[in-house]
Amino acid sequence: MTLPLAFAPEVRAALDAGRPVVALESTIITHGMPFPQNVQAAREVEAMIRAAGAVPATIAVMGGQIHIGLTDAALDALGQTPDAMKLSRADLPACVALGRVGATTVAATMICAAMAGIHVFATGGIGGVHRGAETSFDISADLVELGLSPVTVVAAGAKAILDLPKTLEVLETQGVPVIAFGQDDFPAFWSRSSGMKAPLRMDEPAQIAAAHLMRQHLGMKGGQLVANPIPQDAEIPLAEIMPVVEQALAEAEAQGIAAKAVTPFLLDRIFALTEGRSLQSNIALVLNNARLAAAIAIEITRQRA
Ligand code: PSU
Repeated sequence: MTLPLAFAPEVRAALDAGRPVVALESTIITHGMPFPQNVQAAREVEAMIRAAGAVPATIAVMGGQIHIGLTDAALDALGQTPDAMKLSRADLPACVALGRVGATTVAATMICAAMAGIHVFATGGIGGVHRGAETSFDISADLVELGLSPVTVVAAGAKAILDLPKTLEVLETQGVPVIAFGQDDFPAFWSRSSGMKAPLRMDEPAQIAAAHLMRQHLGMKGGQLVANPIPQDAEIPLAEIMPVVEQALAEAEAQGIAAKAVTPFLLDRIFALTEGRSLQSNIALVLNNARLAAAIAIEITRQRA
């Protein structure tokens, strides 16, 4: 039985010719940003990847197939389906089998990208260890997936709503190389620095590509996390965003928000509390990650040739 993958013609052609492709997730569209900014941002991200010389492949589940690259109409429809399933490793097969609509998180996008033969993936921020995880056990499957699927993920670090020291600890346990791009510090999504040093630093996309290919050459499973700081002019400094994050976390606790609902709830509250500024920053950092991901994908194809 062939895999239930439906490739956009542009993506299929690029992969067949060994040209660079960058995967994109869809939970950021259905659960991370409000309509219509979500669809607009998704289009801008795709355009950024094309302008940088690679082919974008936004991934989502529809009609019993995993779509690798979406048409404009499909993207538009998905952006207005807020009740789409939020897919991680646990839910992906059931969603495909039952013919439901599902948006892929970082974990599920990595799985699908690897199946499709795509090496690089750009997103906003990965999921991580939630605050209070010592009692709730809420640790994103994204961290485990980074240790399993051979995909380099470009993100602006992990969202500042998380427990970042514990997130770095779990990444280390999973054997995930965490590479800060162009600086020593691990970035914190809306802010350029978390105040913590990243385990590794690289300044050139070619170095990141070489490390990716060496991991495969050595037969080691798992990917890499590239932590790319948000551009300076879009940053919300840690001292400004943290009180907002604290307030949103307190509201989530008071309302008993749990499991998969936590991250979307917090992002939505932080959007409201910052009067939309957090969304502008989020879009800016995703575009910045898309540009770097394209550069890494181009280097990987060059070094493999
Ligand atoms: N990046 C963003 N916004 C998002 C996400 C990433 O800028 O909404 C999504 C990704 O799909 C990631 C998910 O996998 O947030 C994390 O969810 P959780 O904390 O429930 O694992």
